[in-house]
Amino acid sequence: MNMVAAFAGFAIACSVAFTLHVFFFSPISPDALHLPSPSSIPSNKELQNVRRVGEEGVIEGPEDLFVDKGGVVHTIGRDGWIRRMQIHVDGCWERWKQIHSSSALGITPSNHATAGVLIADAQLGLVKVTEAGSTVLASHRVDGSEIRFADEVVESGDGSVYISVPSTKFGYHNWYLDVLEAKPNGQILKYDPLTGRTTVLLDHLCFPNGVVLPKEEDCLIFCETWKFRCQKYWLTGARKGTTEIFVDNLPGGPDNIHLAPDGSFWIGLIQVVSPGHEFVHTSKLLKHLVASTPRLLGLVSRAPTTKARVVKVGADGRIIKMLEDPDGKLMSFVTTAFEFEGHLYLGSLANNFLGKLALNVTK
Ligand SMILES: [Ca+2]
Repeated sequence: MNMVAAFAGFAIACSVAFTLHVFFFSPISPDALHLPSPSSIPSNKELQNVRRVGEEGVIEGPEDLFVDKGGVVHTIGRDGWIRRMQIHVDGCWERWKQIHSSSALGITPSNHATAGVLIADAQLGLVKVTEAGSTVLASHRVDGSEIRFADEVVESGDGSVYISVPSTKFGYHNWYLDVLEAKPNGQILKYDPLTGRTTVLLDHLCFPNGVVLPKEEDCLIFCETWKFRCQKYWLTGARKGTTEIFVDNLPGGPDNIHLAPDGSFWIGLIQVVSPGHEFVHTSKLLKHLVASTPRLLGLVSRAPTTKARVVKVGADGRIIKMLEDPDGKLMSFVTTAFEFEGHLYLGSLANNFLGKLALNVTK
């Protein structure tokens, strides 16, 4: 009897110590993550028709890209090189300029002052690159706080730059802790080229990621990845300064969003939660356990990179089309989709090439 009591006491002491250990070392203060309801859009394998642009292995993890009016595709990989290629020739990548960072994410054309490109870099902040070289335009907000996790960037006609910061609490390499925490730690920043100041435009957002301006530039549309939605923030007109849902219940976490030639939008959807791990996101105790155990965190956060999915969303916020590769056969974890001359160009943090898909053959 004494042996049983002693064992029970020991077991209780161990479980209390384990629970305290988990809570003490847990870096998160979690809420439950609400997953979207199952999608009614039929599955397909359209993205298995993607072919590679240029040689495989040249660009590691191209998270974003754009094609300029002259048909030159620009992207940036983990080595910090901005690479470009004339797509009508479809030949070799040109190494144009390099920034000294392995954490460049968003890339967009810039026409203000000097032509070039803008980079959202998770460590450096907002960087402008021209023929003359690179300059960090913004690394701190007006309150002096550091921009730790710039993700995507877009420039308006007046030169204002909008930057997404998915999490002010967790950095780029710990992005999955923000998913586990499921609290609105993100911001949208605005850089004013006249003053050089960077202010917080929107706060308390759920992992704001892609940002885009429609042709009219009357609003800013931004994606909230683990909220499975995109919102619209009005920049002009009677609703100026207000925010509304643009599209929600997306069949994946929206990453980057780009304007299509017909005024609709292409959104790369990442798999935020892999099948079989949904239960982790409903329990605060399990979240603490995962967040405080590197091996478990690696298991839960690495798994969602086995599929590719993009959606086309109309200007009215309705999903027009979904293209996917349910097996991740060629590409997985597609973060960006950019349409140019009847083709869709695709980037991914999990691949070492850009993809290209002819849209006229998709259903
Ligand atoms: Ca992104």
